[in-house]
Amino acid sequence: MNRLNILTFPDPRLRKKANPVEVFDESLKKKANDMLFTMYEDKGIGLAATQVNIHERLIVIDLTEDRSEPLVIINPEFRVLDETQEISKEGCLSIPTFQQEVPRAKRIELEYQDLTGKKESLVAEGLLGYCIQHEIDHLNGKLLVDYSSSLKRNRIKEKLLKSKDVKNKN
Ligand code: GNR
Ligand code: NI
Repeated sequence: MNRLNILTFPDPRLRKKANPVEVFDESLKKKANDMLFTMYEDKGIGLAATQVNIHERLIVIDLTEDRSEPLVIINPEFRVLDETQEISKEGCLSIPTFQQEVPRAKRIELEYQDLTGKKESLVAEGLLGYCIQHEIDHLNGKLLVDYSSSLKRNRIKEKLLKSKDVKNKN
């Protein structure tokens, strides 16, 4: 398994819209496994392929403390079951040190395919529902900073650009 490099804001590649997965082969399984490994290493609860510069509609999620329930979600489509907006306070591996409150639908139904291409569905609310909505935002090129003020967005942008300069000098 390989640890993949996670793109950080304001990398323009985070703005690309991901393409549907059409072939369910060994290379797709390898991508999913590498993404799970990377998510576990970086202590995330979800990771979208876009974040590791793979522009395909592929997401991994594991909400468990002991990292025992990996969920691989391909070609996700969701439908809102309860339109009530809840405020979710979120972080993102692509925007280190940044937190943002985001309005999310309370209850969704997700349709997706598994690694073999089989169609599946699930109903989610709470953290799982928020995480799914966060990851689908990534596949569409949308980021947490898009929910914040331009002042806050520019501040985090300058901060992350500066920390990248420091790394490049070392
Ligand atoms: O690790 C993560 N935590 C999180 C918390 C609340 C809502 C969404 C998330 S996803 C995030 C990992 C990440 O950046 N996924 O894209
Ligand atoms: Ni994220």
